[in-house]
Amino acid sequence: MFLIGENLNVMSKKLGEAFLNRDAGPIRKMAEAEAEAGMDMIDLNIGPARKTGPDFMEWLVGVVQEVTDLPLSLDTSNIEAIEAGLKKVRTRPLINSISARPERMEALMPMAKKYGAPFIGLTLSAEGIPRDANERGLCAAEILAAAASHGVAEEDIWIDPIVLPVNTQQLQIQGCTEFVMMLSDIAPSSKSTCGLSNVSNGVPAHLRGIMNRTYLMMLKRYGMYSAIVDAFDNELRAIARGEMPGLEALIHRVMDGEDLDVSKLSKEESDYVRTARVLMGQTLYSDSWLEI
Ligand code: THG
Repeated sequence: MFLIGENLNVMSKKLGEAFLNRDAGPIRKMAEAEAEAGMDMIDLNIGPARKTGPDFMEWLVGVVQEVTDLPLSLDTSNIEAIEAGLKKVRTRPLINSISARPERMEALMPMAKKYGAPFIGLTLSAEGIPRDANERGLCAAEILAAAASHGVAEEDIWIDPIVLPVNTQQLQIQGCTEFVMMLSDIAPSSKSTCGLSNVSNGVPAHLRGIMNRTYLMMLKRYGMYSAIVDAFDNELRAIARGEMPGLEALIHRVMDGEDLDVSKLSKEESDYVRTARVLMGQTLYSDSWLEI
């Protein structure tokens, strides 16, 4: 899988201060560490950045490019900041993101075409976040049609089904998973990606990793092309690179409906099986899902 590092973001506790003060040192260090960890791309998430967006994105791209040639994902809802990033990058970047809202598509798709940049199409419409796989499909179809009308090639469209937190939106997870399975039929040349760590937002900190990794294995099986991930989760990277086939095979058995006896598994295997059952909606989520 193509991995995009999530760690340069304005919400970061570690880097919040550096973002605020435009302190290049810690930001350079993080970009270097993400490259060192083997990321294929680095997400630069500056949030809505209402006032100083363009200036800030230009500065951030410049700082990161001092230490790496990796392509960058320009992550902001500020349209002018996206364009500032597009002008500053040396390597073909990814626009993160364009939703199915008409005014966003009208403003950003010509930009994607002009700069020859691929974009992430978020399945989010004027009506909000879709409720199931079919509504996600409709949103994706709108994005694909609009992109085609602007002359953007299908392989430059990365569809993001919007992963929601399992602790509050457990039933939405299945809609998201099913949609990934459908996408290869809807648009075989398009790509897919998602903010994987969203799934464990609000989950106890020491359990976020296993939740993220289990969901990655599920999405990977359905052909998810890429994900925005924590660059520093070693096991997650190993899974994405296909280096943990035994664990993946186990998750596939759960996905295929096999009723595994967790008491016959190792503690680690049993934890993964329990987590997959939560993500499939078979067990109700609670913060102590591994103990039940
Ligand atoms: N889709 C697309 N882009 C996205 C998302 C998406 N960009 C933002 C986000 N979602 C993906 N990136 C992150 C980055 C950090 C976290 C989650 C998703 C995260 N951080 C920890 C926290 O907030 O508790 C730790 C923060 C820290 O470093 O202190 O969870 O869905 N296209």
